[in-house]
Parts: sequence; C-alpha cells; structure tokens
Amino acid sequence: MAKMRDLESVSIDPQVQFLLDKARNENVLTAFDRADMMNICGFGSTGVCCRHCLEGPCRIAPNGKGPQTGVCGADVHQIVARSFLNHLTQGSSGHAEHGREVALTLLEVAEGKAPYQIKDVDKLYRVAHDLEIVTEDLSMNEVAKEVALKALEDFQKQTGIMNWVKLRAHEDSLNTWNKLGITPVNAHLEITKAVARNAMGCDADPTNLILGGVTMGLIDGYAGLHLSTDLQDILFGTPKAVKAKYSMAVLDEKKINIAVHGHIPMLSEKSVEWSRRLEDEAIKQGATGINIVGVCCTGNELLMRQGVSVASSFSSQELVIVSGVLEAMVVDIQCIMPGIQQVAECYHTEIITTLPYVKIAGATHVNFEPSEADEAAQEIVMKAINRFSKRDPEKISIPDQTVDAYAGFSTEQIVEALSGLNGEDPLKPVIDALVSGKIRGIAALVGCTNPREKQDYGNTVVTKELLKNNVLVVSTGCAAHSLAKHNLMNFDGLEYCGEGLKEVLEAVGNAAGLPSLPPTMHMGSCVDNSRPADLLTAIANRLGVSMNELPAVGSCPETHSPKALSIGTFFIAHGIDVHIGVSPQLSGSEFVTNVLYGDRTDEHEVNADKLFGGKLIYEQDPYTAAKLLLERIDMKRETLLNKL
Ligand code: XCC
Ligand code: SF4
Repeated sequence: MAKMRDLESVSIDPQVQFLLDKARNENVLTAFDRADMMNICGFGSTGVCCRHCLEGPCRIAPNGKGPQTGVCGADVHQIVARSFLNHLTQGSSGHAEHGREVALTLLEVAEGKAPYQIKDVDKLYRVAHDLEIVTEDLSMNEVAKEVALKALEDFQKQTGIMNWVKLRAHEDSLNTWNKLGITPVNAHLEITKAVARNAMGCDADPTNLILGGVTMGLIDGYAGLHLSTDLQDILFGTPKAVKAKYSMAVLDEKKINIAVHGHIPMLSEKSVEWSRRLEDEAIKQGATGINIVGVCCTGNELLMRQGVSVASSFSSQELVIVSGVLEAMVVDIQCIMPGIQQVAECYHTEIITTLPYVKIAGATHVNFEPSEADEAAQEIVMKAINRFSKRDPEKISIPDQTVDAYAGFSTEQIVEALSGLNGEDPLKPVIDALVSGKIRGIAALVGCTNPREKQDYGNTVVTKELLKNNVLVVSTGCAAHSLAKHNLMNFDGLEYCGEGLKEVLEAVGNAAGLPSLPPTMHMGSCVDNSRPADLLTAIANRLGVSMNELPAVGSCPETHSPKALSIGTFFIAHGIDVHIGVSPQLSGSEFVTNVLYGDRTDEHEVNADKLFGGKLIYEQDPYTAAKLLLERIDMKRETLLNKL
C-alpha cells in the first residue's frame, strides 16, 4: 500500500482536509489517495509514448538508450508534437461540443420548442448586429433563430473563416493567423482534420503539428468559449455582480442537498427553477427546503447568474458526497470523475447522469433534452427529495464556515462599473492606471485543481504574489474556487493588494456604490475565458495596439485538463503569455519545448514568442512562476509605454 500524503499536503483548505480525513476513516477512496497509489509513468509523462497504431505502442527512451524512432520511423519530436496536438484536439472538442449544444438550444427556443426565455434581449441584438444580420423586419425569435443558425454555420461551412472569429478576434491577431494559414473554417472540419493529420503516416513535421495545435486553440476560443458565452448570456442573462457563498459548508443538514456538476447551464438552470417549485414536496419529507450547490464550472455558471453557492472545485468533488448529506449529484459533461459513483455507493447519494454520451456504470440516468427540460428537471429533483429519508445519521458531518465572495464580473459588468468613473470613455481609468503604473499589468488566473497537487496552493500563491505587485487579477474556472475560498474575492483579501492596485479597486468600487471591488474578479466558468479575452481586446483596441503588446498574462497553476491546454493555446495565439504549473508532458522533446517555451531572443528559428508574441511558461513553483510572469509583464510594459 502506498503511503498517503498527510492532510496538509493534500489541500490548504481545512474543510477539504476534514472531509478527506472522514473519507479515510470510513475507508472511502478518493482521488487524492488514488493519486498517491498511482505511479507516474516516465514515458507517458514526458510525451514520448505513442499508441497511434497497431505497430506499436512505441516509446523513445531518453539519453539515446534504446531505439530512437518508433517502428514507423517517427522520432521523439514527432511523437511529442503529436501527443500535444492530441491533448489540444481533445480539449477543444469538449468546448466545441459545449458551444454546439448551446447553439442548438437557442435554435429550439427561437422556434418555440424548448421551455426557456431569452433573458438578454439587448445582447441578442448586439450579437445579431455584429454578425451583420438585418433585424428590421424580424421578430425577436426570428433574430434569435438567425443568430443560432450563424452559430451552427461555424460547425458546417466549408470555405471562408468562422463567423465567431470574424466577430470577436482582434484584427492584428487574425492577420497573423491568416499569414500562417491556421485560421479555422469550421470547428468540426478542423477537429476532424486534426485527428486525421495526427494518425500514423500523416503529418510528421513537429512545427506543422504544433501549428495545427494552434488552430485547435482557436477552435476552443471561438467555437467553444466565445460562442458559448455569447449564446448563454442571450439565453440566461449576462452576469451582474452578485454576492454568494463558497466552501463545503454551503451544504445544509436540514435541507435536501443537490449538487449540480459539469458544464452546460441548460440543465442546471432548470434544476434551480424546479428546486424552487418543489419546495413543498421537500417539506413533506421533513426537510426545511432544497439547497442547490455548485461543483466545478456548472457551479460557476449558476453562481454568476443566480448567486447559487459553490461547494467544490474539481479535485475535491467526491468529498461533497462524503459529507453524508448530499441527496443527489446531477452531472452533464466534462470533469466528472467516474469515482463519484464508487463514493456514492458508500453513502445514500444518487448520481444522476443526463446526457446520452456521458453515462456512468451504476448511476441513474435521466435523459435531458432541452425540449423536455421541465420534465427531466422535475424528475431529477423528485429523485433527490425521495433520497432524504435514506440518510445515515452516523455518517453525517459537515464543516461549518462559509466564505463570502463577490462574482458576476462579466466584461459588460466591469465596463459598467468603470463608467461610474468615466461615462464617456469607460476604459480610460484602466488605461490611465496602466500607464501610471498603479496597475502594473493584468492577469487571468484560470484553470483547475488537480488531485496530485496541493489544492489551492499554487492558485492562491501566484495570485497573492501578483496582487502584491499591483497586477489586476481576474479569474475563471476551478481556479476561481480556490481564490474565493481563501478570501481573495471579498474585501478581506484587499490586504494582499499593492497600494496602487488597491487605490484603483476602491475608486471603481466606490463609483459603483461598493466599498471597493474585490481583490480578484470572478469572470465565470472556463468557457467564460472569452470574457478576459474580450476585455483585453477592448483595451488593445482602445490603445490602438495588438493584443501581444499588452502587459497581460494568463496563469494556470493547478490544471489537470487538456481543455486548459487548448484555452492556453488560444491565448498564446494572441501573443499573451500563459503559465502552467503542472507538467504539460512535453519534456521528451527539446525541439517541441523550444518552440513553445522559447523566447523571442533565442537562436531557435521558429518559436511561439517570435510568431505570436507570447509563449508557454512551465514552472511548478508558484513563487518563481509569479516572478517570471512579472518579468514578461515588465518587458511588455516598457515597449508599450515607449510606443504610446
Ligand atoms: Fe474542469 Fe471547468 Fe478545470 Fe474545473 S476548471 S476542473 S476543466 S471544471 Ni474549467
Ligand atoms: Fe509506433 Fe509509429 Fe505506430 Fe506510433 S505511429 S505506435 S511510433 S509505429
């Protein structure tokens, strides 16, 4: 039996430590302990193992020990580049599927076939206008239908470039991609092409394979992030500042607890609605009501739009069940550990899967179609209510301290807050602060938590180091959970900010009627990484510069997901540096790491920094990572200030 890490090494969140201790005492295995039991494979972890065909598997040992090519002749650089492209394809296809599902829902809503209301009519018309749809003679539903059809074109058209690229990309970035021939035509075409080129006997040029990976980043960014955010805002409303609660303590012993987990808001929005409508049924069972809590990005979606409390990020998702008070965990797609079913079998929790292509053996399946959303959500909530009486009182134990967090900072909300300071030109205060140095740079702290890593440690350390150095920090995804739980999204966290930054946050907050803005701004789920991208595009356009000239960075200290790699690649394609704190499994090829990590001053002929003006920074230590990010911020600041 492998030695398990002590609780303090697993997470810096005492509630997670508490529940992991409970799980261990009850002999329940969770991801943290499974991570300790799993030996890391030396080949796989450096990207040198290839399973692309039945001649293999082949692997290239380091230092010239053993064969240096696979059976087909692929060398280590080709193999590592293909593994990287594989990850990016997987990541971007997840987000593209998300976008497509939302587009189909909008179409059904527009045709009166699905029971949702269009919540942000203004945004619908703004997006329609930007897509050059002539709206004059159309009803609102007809406009929505046209927008949905334009979105679906991004999965169908055979020539030209994607509508959402035209709609959202900065012109200079687009020019760079066009010159390199990597601008995407449609998401499905590009994903299929990426899978095809990656097969044995196809693309064997590592640089070309990496460029194919950049196209996957763009698919992620436009068919995934931007398209999803735009259409979700239209359907469910553009987020506005909300105050909510975080931590495992948001579970309520007296209520029926339902965790919603996954990514797509269609189901979770309905679950919230039906939990309100079925309150009386819960009371009949002896509960005082129904408590919906969020997990992972579904948590972020509901938090941003409805102020729903958030229980857990990715790595501790199973521990929500270990509390003993969770009646049901309802899941849709992505980041759902199969392990939740094994854990649920030790308690009274029912795991409910909802999509035909994401089922878990042993779990209950309630099929969810947007057109029958009410029926499905009602059935799911009733199942949870009926579980209440099955609780085992011996197994109940929940931590008791929640943390307040402000969230809901869509780009629109940030601009609105800023217009309190300067209505004519809302971005001016930010730009003045950037120029004066009150704000040294802008960082998006994004990504996940990973059961192999000490939970919340990397995310919070990088953030605190950046805040101390007056970097404005926005956040999304499970990284935002880390920041929220550790007071970085409420006013207590202002103590971590440098003086200049604090002054700006207070001024903007005051103008919006608050004591301050929170130290970091929660911009939403992972698909909402479109929001920081939009904010940076707006700032670049206002300054008349390219995105790659901004003192802006992304940091992803604790990720586990290939989706984070494809989102990161999307930012690098704009010339924004991205830090990753977990090995991206590339170290087997010096060529590939040179292309991705290399600097503009390097001799290496082609690298990302030279092509796009931004690079990947792999650094495990969060303090060093923050230092490296600040160096890049300062380098870009200097050039920018000279230019202005
Ligand atoms: Fe998944 Fe999006 Fe990562 Fe969280 S942050 S672990 S990808 S749920 Ni997106
Ligand atoms: Fe081996 Fe080449 Fe097949 Fe990969 S594609 S498994 S390296 S023969």
